[in-house]
Amino acid sequence: MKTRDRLRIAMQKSGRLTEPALDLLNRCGLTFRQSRDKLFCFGEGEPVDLLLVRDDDIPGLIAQGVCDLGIVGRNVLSEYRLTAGREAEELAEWRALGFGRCRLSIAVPQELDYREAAQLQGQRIATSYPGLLGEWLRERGIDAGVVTLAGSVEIAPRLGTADAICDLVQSGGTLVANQLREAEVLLESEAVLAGAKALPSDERGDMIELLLKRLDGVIQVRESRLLLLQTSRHALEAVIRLLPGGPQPTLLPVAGQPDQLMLQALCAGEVSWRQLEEIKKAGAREMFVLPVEKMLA
Ligand code: PRT
Ligand code: ZN
Repeated sequence: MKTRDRLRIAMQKSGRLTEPALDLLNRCGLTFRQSRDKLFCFGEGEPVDLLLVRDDDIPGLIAQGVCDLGIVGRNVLSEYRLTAGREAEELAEWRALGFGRCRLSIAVPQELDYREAAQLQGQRIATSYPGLLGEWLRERGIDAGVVTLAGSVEIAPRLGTADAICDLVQSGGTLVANQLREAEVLLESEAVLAGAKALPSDERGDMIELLLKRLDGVIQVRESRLLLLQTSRHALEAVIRLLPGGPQPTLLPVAGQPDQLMLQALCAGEVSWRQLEEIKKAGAREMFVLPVEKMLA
């Protein structure tokens, strides 16, 4: 087979991960000729193309070498690793991407007095994740029936085809609507960048390294906040102690107010209302939290 010289990234064609994945790639400086209804999108600046597919196909496309990288939920990647045999062993999770967050959980009927995993012994559990569920049950020595369904798992208990389910949960609304409640969390998931464990030894490997560096920058900036505030010199120590993530702040004098200082700090993560209220209580005022557009340290 002729080796490709352009990098190929697989992502979901149409679904929850499509917009955020495309946005992330754009932020990394990758733009594509728009042909979203097609399977293939040609990259304009860099030698990187997109393949738009169903999310379930992404790990297999990487394992077969059709694509070099893929953006896919950890739930899909982990399930593939457990069920696809040897070729799946070559796959790695290169980066966690911070969107598409959800969890794979076991849920039971609301009226069941659930206390411990042993209660699942002998029960039938419906799921689209037989690999992950099977492993979790095995690790706990629980012998339960795994009923594999392709979709609409949440209605199985009402239909009488299962006693419990194992499915993705985000807000929990679907469980409540089906009179179920979350009993065990098997996996915390989010979108990840997946690829072969070994980088290709040609230009594609260099391109992957470059992309990973840009991705790290983008993720860091996305999660950074610039905090600006005014404080009296007297309250300064208490205010600094409360800064989220313990950043090294910059201090500036305030014209005409020798007792006051302006403080500027780059916080590695969201600054919550609660944290702001605490900082204010310690003596700060005029507080601003700003997103960071670009950063070159
Ligand atoms: O067509 P294709 O196969 O590509 O799409 P799909 O229907 O398989 O995938 P899609 O777009 O629904 O989900 C893609 C990925 O998004 C998943 O693999 C997860 O990694 C991630 N994700 C994040 C979710 C959810 N949140 C989510 N809430 N995937 C599915 N759900 C479903 C869940 O299955 C359940 O039916 O939403 C319902 C639960 O949501 P809540 O908010 O009611 O708890
Ligand atoms: Zn799917």
